[in-house]
Amino acid sequence: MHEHKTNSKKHFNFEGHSGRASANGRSFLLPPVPPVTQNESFHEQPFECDINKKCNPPTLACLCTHRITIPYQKTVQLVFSSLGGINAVHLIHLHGHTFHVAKIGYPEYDPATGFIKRDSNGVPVHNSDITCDDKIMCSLPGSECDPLKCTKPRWTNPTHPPITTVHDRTVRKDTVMVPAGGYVAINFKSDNPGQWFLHCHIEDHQLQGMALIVDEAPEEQKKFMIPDEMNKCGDFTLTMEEYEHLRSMPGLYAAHHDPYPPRYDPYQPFSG
Ligand SMILES: [Cu+2]
Repeated sequence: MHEHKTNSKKHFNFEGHSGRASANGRSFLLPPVPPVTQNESFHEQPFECDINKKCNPPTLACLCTHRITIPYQKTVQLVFSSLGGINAVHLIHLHGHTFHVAKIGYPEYDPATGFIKRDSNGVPVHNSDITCDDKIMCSLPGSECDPLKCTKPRWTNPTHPPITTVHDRTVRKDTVMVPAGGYVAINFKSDNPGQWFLHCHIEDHQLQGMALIVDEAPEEQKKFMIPDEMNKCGDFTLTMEEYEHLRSMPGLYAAHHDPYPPRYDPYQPFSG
């Protein structure tokens, strides 16, 4: 067992406020163009998240295409947490990789009830390895943000973060359950350039925006050969004649009003 050296570390807190599920306070907006095949126009679109914008309280700028960049051929550590006013478990799924589960941190449980402990104000006691800067920022006088939200998670002690380990028995997954009030640290090697979706697999959380894009090794992606003849968003047009021609082609069910003979009738013996 050894402490694993990581070259790139990022923290994401997943919160599931009703109608406003987010990662670090940002609710993911699907981009109008696919970033792999149309990366240039992707950059032109105005909805990419500005990670310097404050998202507690959330503004319209926090409904955006959240994308992070990671370097090529490094050991990347992502820390997923579920801290904040709402205690929920999130099933975080990363495309493009399987990853090592290097550490799981749980909240403090009340041994009498089995539920997450609450302090004297009724606030859940989260795992203390992670701090949210919101707590400090929003407790300042005159601040209108919510100190119970968590849009800026980090290790409580950045110079001595928890020991995360990867060894020959470390579990490898592509989806991991982040405990309510706790966190999971995952490690993987960034050896698969691409644009990978990272999202909560609770579908309504994902649809509300608990997701982001991991832009892995952008320099390497520039070497991808995008076929010239490949359709691009925005370049698909038909003349009226072409449209009518396609509509008249057999097999386009919607274009035909005559009842079609069924291709397969489950009540008839298969005749081959
Ligand atoms: Cu979720």
